[in-house]
Amino acid sequence: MRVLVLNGPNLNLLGTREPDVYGDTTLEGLESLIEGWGADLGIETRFIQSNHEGEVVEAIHEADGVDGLIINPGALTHTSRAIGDAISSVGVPAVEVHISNIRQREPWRADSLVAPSCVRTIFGRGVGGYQDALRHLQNRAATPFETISYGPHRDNVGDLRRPDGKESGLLVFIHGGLWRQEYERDSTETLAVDLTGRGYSTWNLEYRRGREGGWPGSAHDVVSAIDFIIREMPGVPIAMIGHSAGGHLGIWASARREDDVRLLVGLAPITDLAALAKSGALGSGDAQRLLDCGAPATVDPVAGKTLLVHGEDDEIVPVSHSTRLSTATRVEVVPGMSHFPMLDPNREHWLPIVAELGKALV
Ligand code: CA2
Repeated sequence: MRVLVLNGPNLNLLGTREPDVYGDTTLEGLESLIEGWGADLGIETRFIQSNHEGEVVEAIHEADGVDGLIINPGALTHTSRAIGDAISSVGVPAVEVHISNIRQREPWRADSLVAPSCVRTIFGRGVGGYQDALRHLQNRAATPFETISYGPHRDNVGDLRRPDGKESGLLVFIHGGLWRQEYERDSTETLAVDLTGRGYSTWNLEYRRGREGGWPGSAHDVVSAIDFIIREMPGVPIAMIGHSAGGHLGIWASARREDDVRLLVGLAPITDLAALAKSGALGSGDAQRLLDCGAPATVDPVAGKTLLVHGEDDEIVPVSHSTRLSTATRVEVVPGMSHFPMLDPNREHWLPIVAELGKALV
């Protein structure tokens, strides 16, 4: 796979000013990071940076032969119809990336004129957003999928992937990211693609987050998405997989649909909002926000229908979120594992999980 990475105006200044907004990685440093991330995924990357709208447009025209485009149009994001038109005209899947959280800055930055021409917009994840964009382009190309609405809000959607041939069951994925707007369902996509390749349908959910989510908003969306897919695919056995904050939502939602969900797999799930809020660690403000909306202090899984898998060295969600439940629930602690490798189907925890799903969905 070949991907062109296009950075627009002022991004040549990265790492020199405003490090509180854009971090301290220089453009050169960023490009070499992206090159390495690409190489790890087997993606060949090429780079262009320009401060001129016309040059950005022409670079897009010349991208006709590549398999994907990653574009951070800088401030042209908010003014340029020409860049959006150029992306639409070449018909190459483009992921828009913003280093900062454009929805939490000056109101004029929240709008992107380029977004409607792109397959995905990633924002507010720092330079790591470019790595996520590479992975998303690869996963989109791996298996065809359909994005389906299950409710009225723009985030009430999910990606449905169907296997070739016989379908062994359906897996509902709930991504993590501290219930924040900037973290979306691309994080669970690699696992969904893997399981679709093993003969399962996968329903990788989006749900309302941040100010638009809250409690019970985000959790209600997950239950609505389960109800929707049961209506669409009656009789297909269902299991769920939730990571991190998505594990929290999954535990809550699976308990509400106990008769329909055969197994909930929590990957490094958050289960104790009160402890997280008190800890002062990353996510404590997010947990407090949910508690302030009336979320329960802890979520407790359905005994016998839950498997929690947690890295012993999880630096984001301490393993105690799972081990506190180990008397009533099956908990597997993975030695030496941290938080994000849980999302990698090439790691050692994954095949045992696949085996458990197989047993639950016979
Ligand atoms: O967050 C992003 O990546 C942006 O696309 C960056 C653009 C900004 O206009 C968009 O609203 C959001 C600006 C890049 C300016 O880059 C600088 C980098 C270092 C120091 C000063 C500016």
